[in-house]
Amino acid sequence: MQTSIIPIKGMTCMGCVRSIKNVLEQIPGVMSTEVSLEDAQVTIQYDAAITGIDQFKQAIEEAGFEAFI
Ligand code: 9UX
Repeated sequence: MQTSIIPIKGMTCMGCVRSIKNVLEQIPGVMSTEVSLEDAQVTIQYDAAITGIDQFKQAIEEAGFEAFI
């Protein structure tokens, strides 16, 4: 298991937080996420053999936010 922290731009309310959490937790290999509105970032725990930050970035951007990796 691996943990990555990805800064995110564009979150303005708890609805945004929920959206990001939902899209990330649908990705196979993602075990848990913690999205912080205050810190503008997400912490993701995942199986690095199955998924990774490129996929996380894509999912975050498809949801309408900007991910900095
Ligand atoms: Mo809140 Mo975020 O009403 O896109 S869900 S701003």
